[in-house]
Amino acid sequence: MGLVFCWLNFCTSLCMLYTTISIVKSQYEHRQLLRGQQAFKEVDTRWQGVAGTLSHILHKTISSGSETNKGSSDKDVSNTGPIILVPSKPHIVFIVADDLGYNDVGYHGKRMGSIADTPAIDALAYSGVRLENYYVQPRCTPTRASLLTGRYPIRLGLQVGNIDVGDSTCLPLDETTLSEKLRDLGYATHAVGKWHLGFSRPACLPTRRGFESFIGILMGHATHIDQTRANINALFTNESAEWSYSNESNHIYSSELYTQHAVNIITNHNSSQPLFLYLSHQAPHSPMEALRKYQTGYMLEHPDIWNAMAKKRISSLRRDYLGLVKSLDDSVHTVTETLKDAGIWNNTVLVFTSDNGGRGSGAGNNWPLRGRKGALFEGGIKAVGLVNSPLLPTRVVGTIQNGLMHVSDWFPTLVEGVAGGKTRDGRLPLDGMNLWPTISKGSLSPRSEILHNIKTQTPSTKERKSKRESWEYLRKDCITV
Ligand SMILES: [Ca+2]
Repeated sequence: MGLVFCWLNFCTSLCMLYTTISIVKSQYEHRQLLRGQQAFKEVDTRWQGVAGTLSHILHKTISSGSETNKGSSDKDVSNTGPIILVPSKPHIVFIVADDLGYNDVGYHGKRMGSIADTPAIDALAYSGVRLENYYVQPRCTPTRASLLTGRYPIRLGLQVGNIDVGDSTCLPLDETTLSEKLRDLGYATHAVGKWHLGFSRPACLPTRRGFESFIGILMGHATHIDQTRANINALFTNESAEWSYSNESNHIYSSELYTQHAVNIITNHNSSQPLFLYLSHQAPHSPMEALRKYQTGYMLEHPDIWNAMAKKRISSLRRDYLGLVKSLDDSVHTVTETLKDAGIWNNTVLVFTSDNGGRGSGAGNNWPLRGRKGALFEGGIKAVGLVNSPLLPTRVVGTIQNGLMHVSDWFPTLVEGVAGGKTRDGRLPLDGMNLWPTISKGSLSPRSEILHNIKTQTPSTKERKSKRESWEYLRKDCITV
């Protein structure tokens, strides 16, 4: 009996000791929590105090209603509702290459006659996410239209081909553009380079389609040397002809001119506001005008290949084309370094893409893909594409993403995935899908098929018989290489 009593006493003491330890531990953890919160407040205050200069700004915001927030600065922070910690909206730098062949970047292997030397683009590819199942449209205008609207060209009346100089059409005015959405989300929006979405009337111009500023050419191409077309100045700043570079002594090569303006925009940008820079190079699109400094590197590094290619009578064209590619790569390097120097690289998402495949015959190498620019074979529509950002998690850095993606996906990917906005807001329905989880987390792509085009011209008898049968609905797996 005594033994049982002692045992009960021992158990009771043990329970009391455990309870005491629990209380002390709880109080200790509470004090630590308060201490942590205080420390966070101090850190948060310091971060907020230098919000204009730091690229990673943590701020309190409301999880709902971010669509209407203007910019990323703390002035928009409300003190009501659930408080969560989110990073500010990242800067978005979107670089478009024109007619860049699939095999004309170094990271695709430099095989089958390609000696493309693109160290800057390669560096972004190897330290970012390479998009290797990524499709665009076969020509300039349809790709750019799809990019800026998130919709298939057939919905825009732009499925047939490019908008030419004398055409009265342009990107339909009832469409909401990517730049308009990002502007409404607080972004500073700037376009530099080639537009090619129509300019028959002021409403068609970039500055009426969501961009605060524009410098470049409105048509599909001009001379690289002096930005003329048929000896007429083709360069515009905003909505007026730009004459600053029209004298021979002031000519600036197109890639360098656009890079200069991109650098100016980045350097003068207020980093507390998110930036959307659309840098749309004309390189390496025709005319095949390459400055000698961009050509000679290839000839010195690969004399044997040049000799071999000379025998095939394509050396001159290929040399000039690769010179244009080199000028493009130099631009990518300069822009990336400028973003770092400006202190905003760590909060930037950079996209690099071609608008369609290379032209072939020396001016673009799409190996191992069949076809060329203008074709619905993969050589025309499977494009070079990559995303690089210090915001990407380590586990996806340097990876290849084989999820199916179409150029229309950039609209919801950037608006919803990167900028935290909404696209399902009563406007015209999108064909694009948000692939940011696929790019940033490696999630499965939500896309299983792409509508590459619907042929509406010169319908056959069968096509006239049934409109539905005229649809050239090409599933990805129907295209043979
Ligand atoms: Ca193009």
